[in-house]
Amino acid sequence: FRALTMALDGGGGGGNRGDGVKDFKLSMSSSLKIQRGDITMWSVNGTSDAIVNAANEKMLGGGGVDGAIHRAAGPELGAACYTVPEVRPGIRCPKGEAKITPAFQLPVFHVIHVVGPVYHVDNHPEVTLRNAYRNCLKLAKENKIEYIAFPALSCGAYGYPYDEAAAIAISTVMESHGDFKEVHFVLFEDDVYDAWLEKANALL
Ligand code: AR6
Repeated sequence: FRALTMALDGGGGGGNRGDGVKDFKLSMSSSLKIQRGDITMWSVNGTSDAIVNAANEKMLGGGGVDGAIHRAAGPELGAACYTVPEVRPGIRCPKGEAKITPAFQLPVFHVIHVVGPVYHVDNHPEVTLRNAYRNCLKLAKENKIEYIAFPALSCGAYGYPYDEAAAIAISTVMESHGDFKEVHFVLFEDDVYDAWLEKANALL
């Protein structure tokens, strides 16, 4: 219902580069863009672009954006994730770390899977959340990705307060300077979008 409402509103994500995309300069050749939308529909050029998935340590799918990404990518994505070796029994991607797979039916080329902290359970969630963003950006750079889109990591099932998460997300992306042509945040909920815009206006 939510996705339908968004589509009717014209607030959908993919390729929506008009109204509602707020643009901030990171450097001469690099920008940060904040928009409402569905990240499964987002792409820029289909060869050097990636979306980030808010996964869990098993990396075999789940609810929220993880479920939406797996549904849109098709079953090959689950199969590709399954081949990522376990570092401990049942754990393919420890918290704060990132793994890359192809994107299969999605309009982008890569999916970067990362696991954020559970806010009310984990010690020092702010350290893990920053590492999650940093490790995605590092892996993206190593894979010559020029355009990358993040959802609001940990801001759903994992319970991170939006304003605190926004400060970490935006300040960590600011460290990447000119490494990417565009870094996007594609945010599903109005409250999250508002928190990100407020923080970007304060920091950039
Ligand atoms: N596009 C963009 N953002 C979305 C979309 C979408 N299609 N769908 C939801 N969001 P969550 P987490 C937003 O819960 O907190 C999963 O079960 C959502 O509104 O997806 O990191 C995993 O398997 C929220 O703002 O991720 C893990 O077990 C944000 O994405 C666990 O949830 C993140 O919410 C990860 O929890």
